[in-house]
This record gives sequence, C-alpha cells and structure tokens, in this order.
Amino acid sequence: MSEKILVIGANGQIGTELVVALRKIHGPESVIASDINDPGYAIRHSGPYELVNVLDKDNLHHIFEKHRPTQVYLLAAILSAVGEQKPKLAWDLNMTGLIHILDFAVEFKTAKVFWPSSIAVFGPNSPQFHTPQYCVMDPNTVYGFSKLAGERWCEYYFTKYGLDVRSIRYPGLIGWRANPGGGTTDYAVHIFHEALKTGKYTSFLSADTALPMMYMDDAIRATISLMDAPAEQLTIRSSYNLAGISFTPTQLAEEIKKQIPDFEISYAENDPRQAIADSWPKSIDDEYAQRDWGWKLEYDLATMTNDMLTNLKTVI
Ligand code: AKB
Repeated sequence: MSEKILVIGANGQIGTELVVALRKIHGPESVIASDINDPGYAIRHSGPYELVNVLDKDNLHHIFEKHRPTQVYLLAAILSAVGEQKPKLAWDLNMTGLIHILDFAVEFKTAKVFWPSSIAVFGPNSPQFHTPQYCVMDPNTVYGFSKLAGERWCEYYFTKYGLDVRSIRYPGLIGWRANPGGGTTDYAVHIFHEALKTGKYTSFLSADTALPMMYMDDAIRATISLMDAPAEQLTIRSSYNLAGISFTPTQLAEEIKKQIPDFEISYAENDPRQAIADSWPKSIDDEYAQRDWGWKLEYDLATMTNDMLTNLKTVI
C-alpha cells in the first residue's frame, strides 16, 4: 500500500528531523509536512506542506479530506516550561488537538497514528531510578498531566474504536538540526551551542540534576521502528517507556571538555525549571520496548556528544 503520511508540528524539534527521515523512506510526495507556522527552507523545498492549526477543527477536517492520510504523526504540543507559564493554553492545545486527531483518524480510517508522550508523566511519588512502565504517576506540571491524560485517550480509542495509536514516552531530546521549544531538558541542547559559540554556559539546572535524555537519531529510529512494528506485537497502547541515557549537567560538561578543554560551566540558582526536573525520574526502565519491538539504544553520552559537536560546528 502506498502511504500518505501527515506530520503535524513539522517545524518543531522532532518534526524537523522526522519529516526528513520519512521523506527518505517513503519519497518526498508521500509525506505532508504541516505546522501552524511557515516552514523552514528545507521542509518547504523537499515536499508538500500545509498550514494547519490543530485547534481549528474545520481546517483540520479539510486537511484530512484533502489528503486522506494513512498515517498521522501529531507532534504539535506545548512543553513543560512554557506550559507552566500558559497552563490553560497548554492543556487546550495538548488535549483538544489530540482528540481532534483521534476523531478524524477514526472518521477517515487512518491506519496508524503516532502521538508523543514524555517522561513528564511521572511525578514526585514515582520511583526515581529505573522508573518502570507501570507505577505511581502523579505529574505536577500541566504538560505532564496533559500527557498522562493523552495516554489514557490513546488507549481508549484503541480499545473502543480499534484505532491503531502508538506512542513513546520520550526522554529529553538532543539534536543539532533544530532547537527544542520550551522544555526543562532544553539545557542539554543550549549547552552545545554555547560551548561552540562562547566556550561558556550557565545551566539553569543544578550540577547534579540527573535526567533521562536521548540523541535525536535514536529518537527518530525508535519512532519509526515502533510505527513499523507488527500491531500484534504491541502490548502497550498508552505509551512505551524509553530509557535513553541518564546524565547530569556536570557529566555532560565533562564530556564536552574532552573536545573543548577550556569550556566552562556555571549554574544559575532559583530557576523554576529546577522544580520540574526534580519531580521527574532520574532513569527509566524500558524493558517493554525492548521486548515488544526490539528497541536498542545506539548512542551513549560520549558518542552523542561527539556527533553533536561535529555536526553543530557545520551549521553555526
Ligand atoms: C520537556 O523538557 O518538557 C520535554 C520532555 C522531557 O518532554 N523535553
């Protein structure tokens, strides 16, 4: 069957890379990139593009009618830090946007839907180390509980309407092609830009704040492998834990110093993102992803740092 893949939120950190990867696999004409904002040069010139606002039901209905997508990736979201500044908007975009997509996917018989969840679904009373797939979940950010509620909606549409929805709880994502957009893990991307530009960085998270992170190449590979996995192998229709690599700002700075020996890191105090980070797991257990769809991480801290610095140098 020839695919028609709609990527919503194509200008974001994941979307920018996912569109390129999907266009390589399926051909440029099969992947419709869409976003609320005008696309960047690469996306506009490498295949079809639509302006889409997920909160505008009529506009979205028109896009489904026009393209009749066989797969939809809904990446438009407000992340943890911005979500705390605009809680109602974060809830509305993250929830209403998802429900619109799930409804239209049922109406237009979309074969598969991908929706990203996050390690933000865990909270202060979740186990902090090797956080399992199933445990206490008491997220205390709007982003976190919108993702947790979204996971429940995904499983509900799978059970009630047979919609093939798939999801990953992404760790913090690190890539060189696009910037992150307002999350708590953004420091781990900014640090590379500043290391190359100024040789210094002030981290808004404290020196020993460990968080699960993942290099974008692994995240894109995970997303596409999950979407390619045979449906009968998938035992989780809420969202799969993915472990990635856990490290602190100090450990990341030490790794950067191996290549930029004069690099200096300092630490800001009283940043509101610290409390968010403190409520999240320090490491994650992803045994279900390994077992169900053969997930295996490729990049560790050293190889990720090396690849980031090598590639970022060519674009900044
Ligand atoms: C954020 O920091 O909000 C995101 C996430 C972990 O979901 N990167």
